[in-house]
Amino acid sequence: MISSNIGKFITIEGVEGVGKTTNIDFIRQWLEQRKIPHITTREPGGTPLAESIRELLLSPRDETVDENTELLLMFAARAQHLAAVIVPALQKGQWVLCDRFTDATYAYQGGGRGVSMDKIAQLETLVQGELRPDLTLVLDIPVEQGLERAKNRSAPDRFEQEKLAFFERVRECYLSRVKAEPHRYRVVDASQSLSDVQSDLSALLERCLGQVL
Ligand code: Z5A
Repeated sequence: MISSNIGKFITIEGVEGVGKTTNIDFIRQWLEQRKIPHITTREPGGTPLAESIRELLLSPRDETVDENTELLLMFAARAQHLAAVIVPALQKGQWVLCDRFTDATYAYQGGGRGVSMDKIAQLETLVQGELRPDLTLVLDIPVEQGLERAKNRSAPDRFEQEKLAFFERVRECYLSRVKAEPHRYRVVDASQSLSDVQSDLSALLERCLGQVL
């Protein structure tokens, strides 16, 4: 599972409200305890320009956003994020812990919106070349439970305004990607209590990453 990246590239994925932000903090502490140099970042975003693109993407608007516009903005933000943050960190030997990456594009734009997976794959190659995450943690939860957890937050963004069926397709897409490429992914049952999720995460990180520490 571990590639030849100098630092390791770990991404965390899942549907709305699954607990990515909460658990990234837990993984960050796990890395700190082992004195592993690392950064945490997120997509879309991670640089000033990419965060501006995030604003464009997430703001609710009256105008319908064309699916190609949305797709290209995701990859425009990613190109900037890779060039300015992710690749330099990996080259310095830092581990990169990223809240969402290209699997989210396959899941949301591909699974959710129905954009062709081939089109996404072409942009992935254009923007990333050979670079792929070393390990992708998919936090999995029934969609309704995730939405229930997320609903107490501020006004819904443009994605959060989507219907249940959209998020069901997103979840299915994540799970089908795991099946297709099992060596890169680990699925964690995020419907459990937070302490059980984090004990699963610890065990999994030891198993997957212990070999390179
Ligand atoms: N998007 C896309 O379409 N294409 C792309 O290529 C990319 C992204 C990269 C923004 O992402 C949107 O961009 C996203 C997909 C799209 N839209 N949606 N939906 P984001 O990651 O910033 O937004 P998000 O998915 O809405 O994440 P989030 O709202 O930050 O949720 P989260 O980080 O997964 O959850 P959380 O904030 O850690 O937890 C939610 C609540 O549940 C919170 O109160 C926690 O205390 C609680 N929680 C967490 N775990 C537990 C457990 N185990 N038990 C009980 N309660 C828990």
